[in-house]
Amino acid sequence: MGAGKHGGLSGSNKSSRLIAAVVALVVLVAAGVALAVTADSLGTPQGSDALVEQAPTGLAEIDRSSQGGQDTAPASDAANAQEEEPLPPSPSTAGALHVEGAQLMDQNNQPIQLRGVSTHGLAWFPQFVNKELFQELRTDWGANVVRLALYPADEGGYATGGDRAKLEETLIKGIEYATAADLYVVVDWHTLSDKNPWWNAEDAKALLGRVAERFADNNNVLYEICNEPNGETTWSNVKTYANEIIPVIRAAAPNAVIITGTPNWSQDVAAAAADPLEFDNVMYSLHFYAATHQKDLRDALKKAVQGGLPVFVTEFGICEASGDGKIDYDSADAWVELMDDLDVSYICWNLSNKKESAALISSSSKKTSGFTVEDLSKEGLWLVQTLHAPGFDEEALRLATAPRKDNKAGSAMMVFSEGTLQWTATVSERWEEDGETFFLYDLTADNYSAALEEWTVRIPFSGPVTVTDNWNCEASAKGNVLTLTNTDYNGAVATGGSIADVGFIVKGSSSLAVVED
Ligand code: IDC
Repeated sequence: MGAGKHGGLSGSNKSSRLIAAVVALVVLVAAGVALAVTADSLGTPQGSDALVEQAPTGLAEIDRSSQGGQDTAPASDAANAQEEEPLPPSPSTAGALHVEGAQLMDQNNQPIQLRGVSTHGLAWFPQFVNKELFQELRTDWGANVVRLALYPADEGGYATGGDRAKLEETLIKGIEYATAADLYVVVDWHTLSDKNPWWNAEDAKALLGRVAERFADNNNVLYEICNEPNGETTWSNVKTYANEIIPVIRAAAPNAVIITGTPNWSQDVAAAAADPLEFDNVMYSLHFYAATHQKDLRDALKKAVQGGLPVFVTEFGICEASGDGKIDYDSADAWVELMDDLDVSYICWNLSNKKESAALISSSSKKTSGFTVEDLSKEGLWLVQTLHAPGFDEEALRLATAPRKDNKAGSAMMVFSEGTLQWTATVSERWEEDGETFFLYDLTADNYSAALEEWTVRIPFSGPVTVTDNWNCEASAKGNVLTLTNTDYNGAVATGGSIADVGFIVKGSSSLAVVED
């Protein structure tokens, strides 16, 4: 997967091309001076053609190195990535951000929308903070922001007995990986079970102050000073906390964009709009979980933004507010449409393989980078489609999200029809072996029309398939699609005739199923 993973010319390649260019130049000059010389005397025609062909490339190489000797690899990588799907603006071009009215702006005073993913709690899923993955978030997922969630409370939290040094190190590494990957990064002080940000304000001040000092020269770091005030916490509690902590961050990073949570689990943006902070470059967060929060909260977002409040959806999920339960695609899509219309930035919860609907990675995947369609949860599949992620195979994504047929043993289904030849399949057996699931399908077909001499059956699956056995047909699998054709003895089917006893065994993930295509 992945756009732009090829390297540039290696050093030795470069120097041999230089030599070739010099040789080519000499040959070109010689050819120019002695036009009368016959082709034969320059050597074989192939030889001279080869040299002349190399000249332009070689000269271009010399040209580039004489203009400052920039390594050409990143530029060509970026160009390749852009050919496939343009990547969103990122720190290298959009630079430091600021806020004007309700809008987040880049260094060129252009509106900018950040879209990306949030980690789960750094205490619990630190393995998803890694260099490769963050790079892929940008090039393959099409994100331009990552959020690092540091819980002060909860088990193993920063202020509740967690390993502080390790948590801080994970946070710092996360900022460094995001910077190397050309991503914006939101440092999230993830107030949750601690309800009121004042409960752990001293820790927040010390830690966020240190981080701001360390990354004072970065143009890509945003600070979220409290995730979700809740319980009895009022906007006035949050405001006095913000008034105390913002100057601490600003002492080191005077222009950093700072986001604050709003009461009621970051849903009461109206309270903030009625009595906003008096700092520049601050934003207010609104969080939603699409299966729980519907039109009322969307209206609240719209009203706040249209009234001039800069809102950032620093966290959302497409399932229920518990982080689990059912997914509501219609609501999720309505939210995205609204946020895109309003140019509101958004970050999806969460980058982990926890067994919950809000995890972007499927719990059966043990990878920590290099994810393919197969590794993504339902929310993950939805997100990469929403981000138009350039690194995921479109056909595989389409089939992974297509309606599935049953894959339990005994399930019967229509699998393919062409003209009036209709194929029915039954999952006759399924079993597990070495961590993979095998499915035995038996097929029959009825021909309701003219006699045939040959046939082909195309069966799309939800994920990649491998055929391990087949009978009374030829079988080949490519990606998610299995193709069966007749053998030399069962291609002919009379009108009203049928084909029986065709079958195959495929292996794949336990959720592998035939899909409607
Ligand atoms: C959830 C996680 C879950 C974890 C729980 C408590 O998904 O695995 O056990 O936190 O730490 C929020 C919070 C966010 C929640 C999420 C889903 O900001 O931390 O994550 N959620 O409940 N607000 C609304 C929903």
